[in-house]
Amino acid sequence: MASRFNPLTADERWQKAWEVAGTFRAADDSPRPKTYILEMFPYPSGRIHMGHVRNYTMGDVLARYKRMNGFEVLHPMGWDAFGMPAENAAMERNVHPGEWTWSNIATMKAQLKRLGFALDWSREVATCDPAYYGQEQALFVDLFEAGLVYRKESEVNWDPVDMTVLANEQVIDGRGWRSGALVERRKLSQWFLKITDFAEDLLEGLKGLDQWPDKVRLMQENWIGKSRGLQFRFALAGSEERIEVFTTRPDTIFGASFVAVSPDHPIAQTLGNGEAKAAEFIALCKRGGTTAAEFETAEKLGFDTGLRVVHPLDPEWELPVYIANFVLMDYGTGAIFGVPAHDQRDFEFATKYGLSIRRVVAASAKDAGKPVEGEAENGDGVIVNSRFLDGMSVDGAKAAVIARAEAEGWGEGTTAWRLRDWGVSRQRYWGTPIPVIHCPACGAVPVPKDQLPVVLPEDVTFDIPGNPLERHPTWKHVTCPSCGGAAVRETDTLDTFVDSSWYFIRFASQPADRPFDKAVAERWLPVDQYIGGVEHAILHLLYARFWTRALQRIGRLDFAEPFRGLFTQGMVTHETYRAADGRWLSPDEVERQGAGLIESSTGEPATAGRVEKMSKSKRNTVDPEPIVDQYGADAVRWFMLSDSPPERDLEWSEAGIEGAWRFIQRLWRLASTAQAGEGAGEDRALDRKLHQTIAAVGANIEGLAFNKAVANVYELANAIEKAPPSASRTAAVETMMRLVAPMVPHVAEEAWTAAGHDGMIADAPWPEADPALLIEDEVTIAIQVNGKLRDTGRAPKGAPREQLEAMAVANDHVQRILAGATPKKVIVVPDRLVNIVA
Ligand code: ANZ
Ligand code: ZN
Repeated sequence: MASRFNPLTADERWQKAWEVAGTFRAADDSPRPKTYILEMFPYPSGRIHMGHVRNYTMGDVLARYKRMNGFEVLHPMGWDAFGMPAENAAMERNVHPGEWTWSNIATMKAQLKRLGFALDWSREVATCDPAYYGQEQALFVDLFEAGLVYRKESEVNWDPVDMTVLANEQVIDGRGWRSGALVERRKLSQWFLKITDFAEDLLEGLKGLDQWPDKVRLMQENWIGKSRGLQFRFALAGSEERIEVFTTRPDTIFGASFVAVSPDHPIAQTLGNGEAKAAEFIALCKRGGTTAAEFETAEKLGFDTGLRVVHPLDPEWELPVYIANFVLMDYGTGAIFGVPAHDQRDFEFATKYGLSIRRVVAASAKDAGKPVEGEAENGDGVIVNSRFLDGMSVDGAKAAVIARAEAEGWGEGTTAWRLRDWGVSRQRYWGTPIPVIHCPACGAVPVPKDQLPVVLPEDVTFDIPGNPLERHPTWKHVTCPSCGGAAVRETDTLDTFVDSSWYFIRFASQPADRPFDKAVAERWLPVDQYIGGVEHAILHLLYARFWTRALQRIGRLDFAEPFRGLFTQGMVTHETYRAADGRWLSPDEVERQGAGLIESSTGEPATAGRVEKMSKSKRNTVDPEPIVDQYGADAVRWFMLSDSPPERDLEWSEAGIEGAWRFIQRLWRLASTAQAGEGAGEDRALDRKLHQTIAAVGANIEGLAFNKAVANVYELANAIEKAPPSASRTAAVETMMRLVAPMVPHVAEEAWTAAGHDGMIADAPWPEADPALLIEDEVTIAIQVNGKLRDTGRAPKGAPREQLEAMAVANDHVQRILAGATPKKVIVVPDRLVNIVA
């Protein structure tokens, strides 16, 4: 055997061998039990980053481990290939989004291959491929026909200078990212998917997802946001008209100090049509982006309409009516009553407009007179200053007010959901064309299936803002599939979250003429273990759960939950560096000098800052490719697994990767020495250690505790190194190679072959732990002289006193201290210690 493991030649050789043998191809008709391991597919941004490496290494270890355990493993990879960055590249660099994307895919695929991932590349999909998005269009048409798709006016971000719709990410501090113009909100007719039809079921379903992190389930629950409340009517003073409001806090009804309607509310619109001041205010509200964050942080603004409403529980009590920018038209009824003491938005609003702030909930009844200051109090407590509700709990008062409203006929208890229908229209080129044709006579007609895919035209330009599909000379002009008259195509494309809502089904089954085959898809699905970033904890996972349910409703699938197990991994971080003038510096632009740092190019002092998530903006990224060049795939994989628990952040460091590299070499040396110095005879202690390690590594991989599995291997390697040659030692080395094979497959294959095995270690079975050897039947005995610990020894559990005493007296350290003298006394505590009094 060579004295060193050389990844430069071995990595590629084994990657080829796996490919040629089709080792990681998943067979649909295999008799083995199935398992489906999936990592979130990457966006082809250009190059693989460390976050990908970590994510895919984890999934890979599990996939390889499951394979060795007799499973037929589906472990596929593909590309989430539509989206904005490709269009930005087109605008900035004058390259077609398709060309940019496909070349990135080629680069990144080559990079992934170099890491030796056990992927079934025969199932690769790219969402920008008509073979994929054409089937997505077919599914869209199915959902359309099932009544799960509809069109509705909705607000978008409009850049008045570039004359274009902006995605939320393109609105920065309320301004267009390119033009810098103040963004307006505009109404456009857009397509929606009826996710709200499934709100209750999506919420219920979370309960059964016991292999998901609790925090993700909670985030989904909050996002769906089921709340019980009261919908009721305020009468306008001196009029027959009413304003209907929705509240989740009917208990605070006596704390009301105003009523507010959305700028889009019919009352506001009517006023706006007659009154210049109101119209001006409504226009002001239209400025600014549509993001939730923008709504939260925008200053609370109102316009006093002069109208007054009567409190439903007191005919003498009138409240002013405002138009307010923080009231949304598409939630509840688009109108609210404000309780400044107990709602932060209302608090800010009341403070600005001098409205009263009256406490109606207090920690205890004696605090009824305590003013609410600084901010609203939304905690639990007892109801005060509220007439017949005084003394009740918050929940009791809610029930009481709902009961009274229903009895008196001015309101009804209702359920409200925060979840909105999913707006999927994007006014962009690089996405799946929405397969609909607009006919002046027939309305919106889905494209017949035999005319799919609706393919994106190639000849488009990005030199002027707006959607190139809109201005393409011919693409959108078609005849109506239903009446044959002149009609136009929908020019909006689908939100890329649609693409990622079913890719895991297409991986399982990809016939050319249908989205998937039901029986084959059901053989593989649900995904047994899904691994990805927590940034997808809400939208992606919710949309995929919805899409699966929608397919179930139309009879395409027989299950509701696509991902049985979910794991969200931590981020890869790195120290940050800055030059003297504050510029961010990348790790290879700085050098250590003495106790400090300098910027290499200038010699000026530099400073190290916080350890943060690797990001381009802070320039603290480390490109995996040169690291693979230098250390090989196994060292990178080993480091990714070793340092931190997988759910926590991992700090990338030079020392860490070097340590990993040294360990790979150590494994190799152990493999070589075991071969060279074969011995005979048993080593029970080593056998035991080995079998305990087999059990521990298996359990830790199953539990995704990769760092613990790594620690188990280190311990075993130490034990093997200390052990004298024996048959046990040779067996331990061989078995250890199988234990590390899922983690560092290249060195494992190399050692396996060198040891004379036919076939690949990837195909070898996972070793079995012998239960008899898992029981600890030896104990560690402390050896003390005059009460001071000098050494330890091992002895069979329950060994007699004489045996322990003899072992202690014969110990080298003890002999040296005794220097020939006989001990004055020997104290033995069975199974624990021997103390020699000298
Ligand atoms: C009175 C009140 C008192 C409220 C109080 C809150 C706290 P969640 O729980 O998130 O569903 N609201 C209702 N419709 C609204 C709309 N269209 N735009 C903006 N806000 C709206 O929120 C429900 C609460 O948000 C409702 O309960 C209402 O304010 C407000 F101490 O009514 B509340
Ligand atoms: Zn028609």
